[in-house]
Amino acid sequence: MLRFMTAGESHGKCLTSILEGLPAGLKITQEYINSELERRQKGYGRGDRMKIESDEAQILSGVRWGKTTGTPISLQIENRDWKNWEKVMSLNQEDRSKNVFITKPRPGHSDLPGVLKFNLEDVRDIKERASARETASRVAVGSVCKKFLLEFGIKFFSVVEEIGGIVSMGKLSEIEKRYSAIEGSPLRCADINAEKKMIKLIDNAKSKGDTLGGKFKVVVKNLIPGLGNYIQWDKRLDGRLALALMSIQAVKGVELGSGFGFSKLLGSQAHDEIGYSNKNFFHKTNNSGGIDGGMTNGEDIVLTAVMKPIPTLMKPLKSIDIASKKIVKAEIVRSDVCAVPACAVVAESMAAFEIANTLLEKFGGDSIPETKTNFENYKKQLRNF
Ligand code: EPS
Repeated sequence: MLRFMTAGESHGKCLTSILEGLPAGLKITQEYINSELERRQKGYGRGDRMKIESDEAQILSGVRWGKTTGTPISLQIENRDWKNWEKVMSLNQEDRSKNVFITKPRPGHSDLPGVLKFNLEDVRDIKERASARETASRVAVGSVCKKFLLEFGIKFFSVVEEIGGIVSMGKLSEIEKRYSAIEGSPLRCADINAEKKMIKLIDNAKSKGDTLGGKFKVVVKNLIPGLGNYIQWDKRLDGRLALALMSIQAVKGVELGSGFGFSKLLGSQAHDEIGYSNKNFFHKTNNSGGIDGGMTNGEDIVLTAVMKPIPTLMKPLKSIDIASKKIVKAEIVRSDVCAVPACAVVAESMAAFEIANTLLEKFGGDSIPETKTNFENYKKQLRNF
């Protein structure tokens, strides 16, 4: 079983993660992980924090001489901003000061349910960990999972489809061909005209002290059928991917394939007809989004997720001060205007973790060659079916 955990606060000393369960012999470098971290930091509409940080992961264990050893991989990302918060984030009781308490919870953030749940007086105790800063750890872990899956030909793509109601017309079938342009674009968008309008919308929201959310897709290519399982509810890959993406800060909806569009279709329009050529089963369409019965069916996995507008507003909504119980404006803290492109990169990582997990469940192996042998045997079985 593959598993990971993260720890760390947004303005604490560092973010830490441990990934356990990968076979030995996977080539991995810090430079590669850092190139993935850089992708998460990009995107028009990000705030001042990204000007301070230049996220770099240090591999603290689990890798020797350029390859995984099969032991837990621990990764650490320093928060450069920590030096500005040493007192506020201090470990020592004598540094505690009510003067720095945050008591005006931001509607839509974890502030209010967090202080109520943990019986705490300072919203900072909640916001520091609930912050989307934690997603840097997820990308570090996900990058290793992506590298592992690449050994089996499996590749990840993501693209922004909508921001604030402006819809990109880019064709999903061209995502791989046009990927370098998408990667290089300010909003990970395939449609330059729509992107220009999105940028204007972001500028406008910023000038009004507001924020924007949007929709993005994650596409996973070169899959074999049979990853995931229908025999038990928690083994179904569709459910696991939904949890993986829904757990990302500010994500409010996840779809697979035609998703909510299925409500408008007849069965005859909805299902993907099966074909056979070159000893391969295939589907003539991909409304299922690559998963039937909780298992990959061999087509691309196509996930769509929606990120709500970031709840920290420079022109804040009304709230209640948790100390005085008086009506106040919510706390203003540094934040982003729009982080949908970054969220798409995080979603790739989370999907990669779950898919790597199902691949290891099916093929096992304590070393990359062992996993590969099992994988190739299965492919032979599929060809001879
Ligand atoms: C983020 C770091 C955060 C925010 C953002 C994402 O930095 P800070 O905590 O200093 O504001 O910029 O998180 C949020 C907007 C949020 O609401 O949690 C990052 O590294 O991605």
